[in-house]
Amino acid sequence: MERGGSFDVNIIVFDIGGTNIKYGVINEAGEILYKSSVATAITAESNDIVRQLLDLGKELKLKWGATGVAISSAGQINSHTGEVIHATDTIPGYRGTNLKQEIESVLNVPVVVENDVNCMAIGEYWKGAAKGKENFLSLALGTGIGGAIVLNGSLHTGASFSAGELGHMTLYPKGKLCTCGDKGCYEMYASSLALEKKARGVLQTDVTLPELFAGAKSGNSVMESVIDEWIEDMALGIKTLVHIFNPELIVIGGGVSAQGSYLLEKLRPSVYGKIMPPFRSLMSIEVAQQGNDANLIGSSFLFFRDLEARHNGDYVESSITCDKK
Ligand code: BMX
Ligand code: ZN
Repeated sequence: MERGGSFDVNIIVFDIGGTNIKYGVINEAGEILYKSSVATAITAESNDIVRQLLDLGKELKLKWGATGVAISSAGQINSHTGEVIHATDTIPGYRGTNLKQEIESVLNVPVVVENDVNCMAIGEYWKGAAKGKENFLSLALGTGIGGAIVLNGSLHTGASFSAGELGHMTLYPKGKLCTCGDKGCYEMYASSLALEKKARGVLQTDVTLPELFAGAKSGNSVMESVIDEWIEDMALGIKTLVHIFNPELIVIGGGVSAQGSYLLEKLRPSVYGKIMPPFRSLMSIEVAQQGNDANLIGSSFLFFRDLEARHNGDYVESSITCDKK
């Protein structure tokens, strides 16, 4: 994972999710110089994401002298063209948006785009829990569950840039209706949003996830049982993934990764109790060390890796891996 060049440039980074857009400025060493976030502009039928990116981008370009843009986004992303080739209804009207073209044509700087959890995996591979790991999975628990699959040190993107949509494995056939149109998908049970909804249903009041975890930690057994049921669903999905991919590591990201050891001490035994012995040896489950910043850092890695390859004359259009070079 070496990138020898030093370009002394700052770039703008965006992480587009179904609830928030996180954004900031990152330098070539992957250090975050500035960050903030804004609610994603979506209505029941459409979104205004491109306008949000352009407004923020213009401001940040001027203020930080940024010379590029790296975007991590929910949805299935063609990282060659920068187009959102598919998105679930968590972001209405997003499908078909060409983020690269829209931003490049106005800001006049190069833009790279990749799926959000692929960026997270790369961020953790570069600077986090997955350093030195060649076979691992990332799961980001947010509005949905995004996934990334790294095999032999390369991001597995599939035949049409869509591999790793782990949130849409079926957990319960004929279960809850998912935003992808099918029923019983993993993310309807094990995402952060699913936990929030479950807590609201049981407690009959609005409760934020930090409040829920704080309550459970200080002895509220109803709150703890809500979390335990959610963990059990999360572990069921992970059991399937472990038997398919035999990973050496699973990295859990998204806001709940802030719960660190409390989360892991519940999740690990639940998963280990479900998998066959050969899969247990060497396999660890960790939370993202870069937390919510992993996506931003990973997207910047992709930008700087392309910049360096162009500089060295060995840029390959199809190179969308988090490989060592
Ligand atoms: C959905 C899907 C994934 C995404 C995941 C997490 C869309 C718009 N989203 O399964 O591509 O990775 O959610 O996204 O198709 P978030 O909104 O929770 O950040
Ligand atoms: Zn689904």
